[in-house]
Amino acid sequence: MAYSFRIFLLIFGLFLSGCEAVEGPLRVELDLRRLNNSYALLQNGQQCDLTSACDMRIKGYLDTDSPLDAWPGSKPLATWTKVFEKDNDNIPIINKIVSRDVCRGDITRANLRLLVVDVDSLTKNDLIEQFECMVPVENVASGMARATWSTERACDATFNPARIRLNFRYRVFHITLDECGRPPAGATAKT
Ligand SMILES: [Ca+2]
Ligand SMILES: [Ca+2]
Repeated sequence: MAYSFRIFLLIFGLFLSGCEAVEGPLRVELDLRRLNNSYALLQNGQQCDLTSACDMRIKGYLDTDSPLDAWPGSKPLATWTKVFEKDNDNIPIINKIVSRDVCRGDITRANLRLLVVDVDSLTKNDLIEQFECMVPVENVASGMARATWSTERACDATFNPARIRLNFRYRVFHITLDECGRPPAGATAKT
């Protein structure tokens, strides 16, 4: 009995350590790879355009304040920044890094929330998908030079998860308080 209780404590301890928050300052980076909407689908199941492929516009917000809150999270949609745009491409390569610094306090995860729409010249934009790309903040590297990228994974799609896919990879590393907030939140082209 005592032995199995010790095993229980060991497993419970491992569980707790897996949920431990990490103190800032640190930087969270997501590298958005490729959006695959090969069926040219809108959220309602219709096609983006009748005679051409989707005209993708993506705006987003890397939520480190309330990553588990319901959509749209801690920041109003109107304040989100543009991440990507491309006309007439259902499977665009995005290849952009979105980052955010956490200067003070601690954090267990971050959530890149993304809104994808199809732009039309004559009518209003149509909703394609809402994505949430969750990053666990654990095993944080001591600096950028030591930070390795995760394996590629998929963001969670809200409306058509079986038919639309967005891949990303991530890394998290400590920075100094001087570096924190520079570069500011938003998307940067990869160099
Ligand atoms: Ca089009
Ligand atoms: Ca269009």
